[in-house]
This record gives sequence, structure tokens and C-alpha cells, in this order.
Amino acid sequence: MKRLLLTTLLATLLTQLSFAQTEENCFASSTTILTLVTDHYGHEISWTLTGSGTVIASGACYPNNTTITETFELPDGEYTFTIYDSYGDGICCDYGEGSYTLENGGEEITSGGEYGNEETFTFCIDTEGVVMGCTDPTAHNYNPEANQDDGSCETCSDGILNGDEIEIDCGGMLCEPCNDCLSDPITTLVLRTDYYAYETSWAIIQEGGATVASGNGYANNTIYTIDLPLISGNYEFIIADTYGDGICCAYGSGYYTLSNGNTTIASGGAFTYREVTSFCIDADMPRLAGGRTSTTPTEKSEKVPITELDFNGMDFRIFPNPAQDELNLDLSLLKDIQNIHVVTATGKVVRTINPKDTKSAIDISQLDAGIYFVTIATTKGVLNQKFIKAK
Ligand SMILES: [Ca+2]
Ligand SMILES: [Ca+2]
Ligand SMILES: [Ca+2]
Repeated sequence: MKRLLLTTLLATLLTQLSFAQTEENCFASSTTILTLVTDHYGHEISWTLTGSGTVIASGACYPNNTTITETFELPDGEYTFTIYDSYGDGICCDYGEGSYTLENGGEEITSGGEYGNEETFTFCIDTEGVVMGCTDPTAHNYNPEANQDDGSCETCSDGILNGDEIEIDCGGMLCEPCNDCLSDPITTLVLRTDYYAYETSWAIIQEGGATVASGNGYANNTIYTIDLPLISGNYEFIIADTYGDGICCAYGSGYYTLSNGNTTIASGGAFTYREVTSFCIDADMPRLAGGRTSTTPTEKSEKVPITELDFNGMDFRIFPNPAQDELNLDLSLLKDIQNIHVVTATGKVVRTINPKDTKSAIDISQLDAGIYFVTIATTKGVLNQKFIKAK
């Protein structure tokens, strides 16, 4: 009587235990994978997978020391996997490192190798309510509906340009901004001046407003190469032309190129008063002897050979315009000047300027306000420039 009671109790307990284990051992993917690594006695190994009391898959007679993979597409239900060894010493570890692993959706169902005659495991497949997708909330393609990750997540750390990333794993809505700073410690400005080099100047302004490098007072038709060691930071490069006609192309083929390593930051020449380009540097400064760093620009220049000059026209300039008291002339492009006059709109000469004395400004303070012309006669012809005398 006592014995019977104990047996009944034990049976009840076992049933409950078994039930609990089954619930716990449910897996959500319909795909189950068996990986079997055989030992030195592969022919001793066999296995079965049963569902609803029938064997739905099995294997036996394996070669030694081999990895075998079996994939099962299992409908919802309860299954039992059993692995056998005909010699009764399992597949590990006296005669090789055999093992078996059963997995489902990346989760291990069971695994082993050190068993006797057999080892068995019962599990269930329950795919109901399973939504496959990316379950990582930080991923570009996060699916809030998904409750089973399918390995499709595209993230800011996968080393692939995906989602709305601008570059690999940066930019876009979710990832850190891309570091598009330039990394060469030397930034180089190449400047070719035109026929009015005195109009040209440039500056590099660091974030915060400090001018870290600048240049002006250049010679005409000369190529300058200026190496600028810039420390890490955000900068603006400004190139300016006081006349407002840039450095190309009416009065010579001026240009500028700002580069860092092999990267061109900005280039041009056909601008008006100024051109501004932002850039940033993230670089270690080159070390000089003694551990010091140099941030001093170095400059070298070469005159453009005269045969390269492409300017064929002749012209002169007056400035400022309108003018009030003084009018300046720039006659650097003219040759063989015969005479220079300031005339009214009706052709009346109000000033005569000595061609040898054009460095100083023309005094126009006594002229009535209105429209005037500067006319210059050369051996090639007469040139005119209109200006306004301001009140
Ligand atoms: Ca064995
Ligand atoms: Ca990515
Ligand atoms: Ca200019």
C-alpha cells in the first residue's frame, strides 16, 4: 500500500515535471538544425527524431570524425530526439571529440556527447504568434511587431552602408554623424594670380574667429604654393578680390586650389568679391626635432613664364566708382600711352593727366557731380571708362 502510494506520487510528480519542461522547451522557429560531429567510431552512432509517436527522421552508419548537418522543417507539435551508441560509450571523449547539437532559430534545444547507450530530449515547436524580423530597437529596420529576431538587423555597427547612413555606419537619422574631417596635417593652397594680383587676398579663419593664416600683396601672374600646417579644428577658407571680378578670366588665368593630402577642399577663380569654403581637420601635427610642432605656413612662388600668358586684350581700371574726391587709375595693362584726359559726358576736357604720373590719384574734388569719362589714347587706339562723380 505504502509502495503503491509512493509510486503514484512519483508518477504524478514526474508528469508535472515533464509538463513543465515541455512548456519551457518550446521553440518558435519552424526550422530545426542538427549538427553531429562523429568520433573515431562513427558506425556506433545513430539517432531518431519522433513526433506523435512516429519516427520522422533518423540517421545511422556515419563515417568517423566527420561533421554532419541535418535540417528539419517541423510543424507545431511535440518532438523527441534520441541519440544512440551501439557500444554504449557515447561519442565523447575516450575515442575522439564527438558531439551533437540541436538548435532552433539560433537557440540551442539540446546538446551533448558524453552519454552511454542513449540520450533523449523532448521539445516542442510553437510558431503561433511568432513574427520574424529585426528586434533591435536601435537598428534602421527595427520591426516593433517582431518577437523573433531573424538576423536581418541593419545597424550603425555592422560595417555596411545601409538604412539612410551617409557613409558606413554613420550619418542619417540613427547613426552618429560622419567624421568628414580631413586627416593630413598639411593643407596646401596653390594660388595663381592674374594681372591684378593686388586685388587678391585670402585667409583661413578658425572656428571662433581667429585668423590662423592669411596672404596678400602678391605679384602678378605668379604661382604660389603655400603649405599650411593646421591643427585639428573647424575652419573657413576665404579668398577675396577687392575689385569683385575674381582672378579669372578677363584679366589673366588666375586660380586657387586648397587641398589636404589628395583631397581638394576648394578650387576656382571665377568668383566675384569672395568665396568661402568650410572644412575641418582632424590630424596629428608633424613633430619637429625636440618634440615641437610647427604651425608656420611655408610659401614658395614661381613666375608664370611669359609665353604662358594668355591675356591679349588691353584695358585699364578706375576706382573707386562712384568717386568723390580722388580717382585712381590702374594702367598696368596698357602700353604706349599718348595722353590721358577726364572729360564730361559732352566731351569737354576737365582734367589732363601726365601719363608718367599715374601712380598718384586724380583730384576730382572740384568737379560738379555727374557722369564723366576717363579717356586714354594709345598708339593702338582710344579707351574709355565711365565714372560717376558723387556729391
Ligand atoms: Ca561510441
Ligand atoms: Ca551600417
Ligand atoms: Ca580681380
